[in-house]
Amino acid sequence: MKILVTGFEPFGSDAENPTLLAVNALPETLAGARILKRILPVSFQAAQRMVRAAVAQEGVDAAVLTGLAGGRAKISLERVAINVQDARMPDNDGDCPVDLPIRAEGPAAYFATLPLRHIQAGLQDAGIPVEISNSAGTYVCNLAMYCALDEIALLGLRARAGFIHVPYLPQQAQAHGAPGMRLEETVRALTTALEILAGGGA
Ligand code: PCA
Repeated sequence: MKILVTGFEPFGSDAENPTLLAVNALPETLAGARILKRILPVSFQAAQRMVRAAVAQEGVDAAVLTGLAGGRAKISLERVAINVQDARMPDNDGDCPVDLPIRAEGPAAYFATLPLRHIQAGLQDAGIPVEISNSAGTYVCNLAMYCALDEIALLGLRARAGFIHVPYLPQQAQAHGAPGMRLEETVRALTTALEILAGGGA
């Protein structure tokens, strides 16, 4: 089994992105699955290209994309990605799309195809705060999730895909007066989710 795992570069006013650090900290193999790591730019255009290319070319069985959701207190398992790009601030290329579709002919939305309830239960058992979220936003994270699921659908692949949002790092949380999560905890959350996926929890 081969699992694509992505994190994002820093963006906005934050010099760090916990998902870049967490993805880089993951082992190369987990529960017998090969982990293929990619760090995505926070760019509507470049992230779209990279996610679609990775899904189309790498022959992965699953894609677990991750990003920062500053302000959230728990690991968020995203249920749905919607066909819209609506930026609240420019991306790292200076692009700021408003009310644009991701793919004009694409479906309005895709549901995650990861075993969300299994992952939720596994994280709860591990004592990690977790929730199922019904919005991945309308920024680059939602776009990345949509593109992974869209590419899988367009190519008729069997791969599963979904998105996990994580809270701020503790130092970011302090600066923003928002909830945070230690990096070790975020790494443990991703590791647990990937083990469940590799173990075939359906
Ligand atoms: N979070 C942003 C984009 C990159 C990231 O880590 C988002 O939630 O869209």
